[in-house]
Amino acid sequence: MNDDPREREGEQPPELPADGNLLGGSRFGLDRRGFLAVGGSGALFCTLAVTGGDPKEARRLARAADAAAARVKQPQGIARDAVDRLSFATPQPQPGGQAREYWLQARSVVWDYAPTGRDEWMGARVPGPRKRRFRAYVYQQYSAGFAAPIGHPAIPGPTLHAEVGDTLVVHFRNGDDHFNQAVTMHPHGVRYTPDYDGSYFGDFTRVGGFIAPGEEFTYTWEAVPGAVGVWPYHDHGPNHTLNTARGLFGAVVIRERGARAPDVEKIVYLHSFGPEVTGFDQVVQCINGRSYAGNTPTVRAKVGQDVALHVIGGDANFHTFHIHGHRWTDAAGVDVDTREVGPFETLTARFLEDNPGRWMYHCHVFPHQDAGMAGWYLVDP
Ligand SMILES: [Cu+2]
Repeated sequence: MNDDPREREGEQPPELPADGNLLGGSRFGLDRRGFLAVGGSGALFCTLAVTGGDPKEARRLARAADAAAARVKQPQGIARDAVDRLSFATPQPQPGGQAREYWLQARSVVWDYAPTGRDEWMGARVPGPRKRRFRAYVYQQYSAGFAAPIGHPAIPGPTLHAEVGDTLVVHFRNGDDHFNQAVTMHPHGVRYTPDYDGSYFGDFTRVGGFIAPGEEFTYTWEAVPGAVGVWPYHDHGPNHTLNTARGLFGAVVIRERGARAPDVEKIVYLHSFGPEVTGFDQVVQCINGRSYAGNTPTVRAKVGQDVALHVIGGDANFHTFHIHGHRWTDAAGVDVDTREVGPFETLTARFLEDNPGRWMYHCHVFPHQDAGMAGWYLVDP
């Protein structure tokens, strides 16, 4: 089978399966130009994010990727191979488990990366770009049936919790009317069938991999025993590199059945907003969508508490997470106080709090730290 898209033109559409599992719509719903444009711009984004680049060129590529993504039509789900004809039952909770339901809506919001305008660490005005607002993309939690938003839009999106034996049932709506492109939810760590992968695969896309503006889809993911841990979820639609960088990410926490949660538990996303996202010339280095101490999360704990900081790498860079005055023990039994975390990896720093005072936590890659990837950790006696 030749998988080179340049040589597929004129090929006859394969027979469709009768099980109704695949998407409806026209065989060439995604036109050839759109397909190539999306693939091409995605690849260029990776290169740009890794190497750093000319901000003007970054913005140009982002505009091209957005335009291409807006042209992508609902793919059909081509059954070229036997694996494409497989159909899957929706998983159910194990005996004693439950379905944990969430309602999440993707929407774009005007976002301020440093609302106080101050860097409390240095006691100075935020030294980044003068303009601080741009359009970000968030997953926002709603009450049952999308009745009402819960809390303010935030980056990362809501943390989804389950125990082994449960299913996570996530009702997802693409509620954005600005970017005009399909987005999805793609989880790490949990178990899912191809329908609930939440990934755009061009012609081979299944139902959960393309949620167009105004559409809804329910993902069902399984908290199997091997899923215990903290994992990212993020957009994996046709323009996922750019839309994930805009803020479409969050975390899943899976515990053993009946396991006690730590007294203090915080998701700490280390990520950045580049010129392709903000329109600025500089890269903004962030923790949870904000930059510089006083804007980034201030974490609070008390002596004697069981503290867990789940640090996730949320961009194309490697970060080194460091907490002043503390160390933690890794799975190999090694004591650490600084540890690297790569793109969409999770590092958990869990320790019994024994050292009161004002501390900092930050990425120890200096250019990241100095551009805002730092925050307060306050420990009461
Ligand atoms: Cu870093």
